[in-house]
This record gives sequence, C-alpha cells and structure tokens, in this order.
Amino acid sequence: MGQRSETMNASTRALPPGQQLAAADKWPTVGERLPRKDNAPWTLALSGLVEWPVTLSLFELEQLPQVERTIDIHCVTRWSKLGVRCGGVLLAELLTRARPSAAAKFASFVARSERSHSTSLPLDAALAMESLVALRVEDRPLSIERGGPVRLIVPGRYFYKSLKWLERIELLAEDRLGYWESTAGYHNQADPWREQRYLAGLSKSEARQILERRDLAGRELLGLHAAGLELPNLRATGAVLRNADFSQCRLRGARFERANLTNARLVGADLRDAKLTHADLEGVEFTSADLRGADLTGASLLAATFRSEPPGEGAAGARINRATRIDPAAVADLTPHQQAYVQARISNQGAA
Ligand SMILES: Nc1nc2c(c(=O)[nH]1)N[C@H]1C(S)=C(S)[C@@H](COP(=O)(O)O)O[C@H]1N2
Ligand SMILES: [Mo]
Repeated sequence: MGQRSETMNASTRALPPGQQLAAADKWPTVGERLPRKDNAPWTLALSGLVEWPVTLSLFELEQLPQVERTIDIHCVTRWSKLGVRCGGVLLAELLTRARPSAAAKFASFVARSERSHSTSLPLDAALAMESLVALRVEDRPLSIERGGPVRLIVPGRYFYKSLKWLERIELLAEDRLGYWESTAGYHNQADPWREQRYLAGLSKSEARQILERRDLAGRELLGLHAAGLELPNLRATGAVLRNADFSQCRLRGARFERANLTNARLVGADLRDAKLTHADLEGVEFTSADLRGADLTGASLLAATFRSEPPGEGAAGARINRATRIDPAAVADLTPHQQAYVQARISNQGAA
C-alpha cells in the first residue's frame, strides 16, 4: 500500500474550507453515545470477499504490529480538531490476515450498535489514506464514549467515516451505503477539502412549491433552497432541514422548535421573535441575521457563526439583544471569537 496519504503532509495541518477549530479542551460527541449492550467479549470480524474470514479478539488485535498516526478531525457540522494522536493497527495490515479476493472493491464497516450503524469506503481509497483500526488516542486506550475499544479512524474524510465501536469489516464488490449516507444525505465521498458534505437536495422550483403552504412541520428536506423568500411565521416545528439555504429570508415569528438545521445558512435572515427552542443549530451561519426577540433556549450551537471570522471581514454580525434567549452552555460551545461577540450582546439577559 505504498501510496502516502495526503494527510501525512504537514502542510495539510490547516483548516479545510468552512471549518472552525473547536476549543482546545473540547471534543464533542456526535451521533450515538454508547455501543449496543452486549456482554460478549469484544471481537473484530473480517468477512465477505476474503479468502480467509477471521475473527480477532481484542488481545489478538493488540498483538498485531502497532502504528501511531497524528490525524486531523473534521466534523461535517464544521468543527475541527487538529493533531490528534491515534494508535492501532493499519487496515492494510489487518486485511493481509484475511486475504481480500480480487473482486473486493468496497469495505463496509459495521458497529456494535443498536441501529447497526455503519459506513463504507472504496477499498483502494481506504488503504491509500492509511485508515487505522484504532485502539488508542493520546496514548491511552480509547474510551467507550470515544468509540472504544476498537474504532475506525479514516484520515482525510469527514469524521462520519470514522466509525465508533467497530465489530465487523465486510469486503464487497458493490458499495453498501452507510447509516448517515443513506438516512441523512451525507455525501458518500466526504472529502473535507472539496466540502463534500451533502448530496444535492431538491431543485429550486421544487423547493418553491413545497414552501408555498409555509408548512414544513415534521418534514425532511435536504438542502432546501429558500434564499430571499417571504416566509413570516413559517411552520417548521420538528422539521429536518440540514444544509437549507434561508439567506435573506423573512422568517419573523417562524417556528423551528426541535428542528434540525445543521449547517443551514441563515445569513441576513429576519428571525425576529422566531422560535428555535431545542433546535439543532450546529454549523449554522447567522451572520447579519436579525435575532432580536428570537428564542434559542435548549438549542445546540456548536460551530455556529454569528459574525465573520476574522472580524472586520465580510457581513455585519448578527443582531442580538437582551430579548434574544440563548443558554450560557450553548454560548460556551462557540469559538472564543463568536463567544465574545454573542456574550457582549446578551450579557444583561437573565438566566434562560
Ligand atoms: N457507531 C457510530 N459511529 C459513528 C457515529 C455514530 O453515530 N455511531 N457518528 C459519526 C459521526 S457523524 C461523527 S462526527 C463521529 C463523532 O465521533 P465523536 O463522538 O468521538 O466525536 O463519529 C462517527 N462515527
Ligand atoms: Mo459528524
């Protein structure tokens, strides 16, 4: 597997487009928090198009040649962590044990998880990137919460390709889409340098038709084009609207309670008195939006943007006043620069 991955190059210790650095002491948990309850000892099975299917115990994994790699984590919801030291067994090393057959072109990685969470990669790409079956992070055994004892680490792809609680690797002739890739529209290539976050969603005219009734409550629509539209009092309670574009939209009084607006663009949107309580607002762009009187209580704001970074560049900051409700814990999840901006505007606000 002679090819060196691009992530081994020091010059890539930079942020891909649209990412921001998580605070140094923060490593957010995304997706499932714990593996499936199972008292059986941990094993890793290699199956599918292999000459010798094998099942390895944790002890056997630890006896294989170990490597250390310093990798960069890029979550699709826009936070990154650079230079995380991981240790374990190279996928390539493992596969020599099972002998992939010539027909094997894809690898499906399956987790010990309640929903059999999985992800997949073309086999040659997985090997070229020096994917790692990780057992350690920062020289300690991987904790259960971090995906231990055995976690896939795929350098050079958004972190949803790094499967927690890996228990089976199946080699296939055809690809088998993973959990997020098939349920959330996450891009199957997932290259952060090309911003391959999501598949294309609805067309603009389809979006307009759907928006005519101003009722999106409970709907699931990926990449909704709604920029510039008049949508006051829009109903979108509980809607799943990842990667929607609501830039410059009139959304005064809109209802987004418990909605998933991950990575949505709300640049310049009029959100006065909008209800965003308990919404998932990770990676949302609020630059120059009007949030006066908006209620963001219980919302998660990891990697959300309220003003351009670096300061002084691009659009004006979001309008936030004392009537805007944001939990202190959500403010604490923002980057220091965003935090300072939001804090200064809501500091006189009573506890939410
Ligand atoms: N088994 C399993 N693996 C998973 C997920 C999941 O929900 N279940 N989420 C993925 C996503 S979307 C991300 S960003 C990372 C998060 O890893 P962390 O919780 O250690 O930060 O795990 C990935 N691997
Ligand atoms: Mo993710």
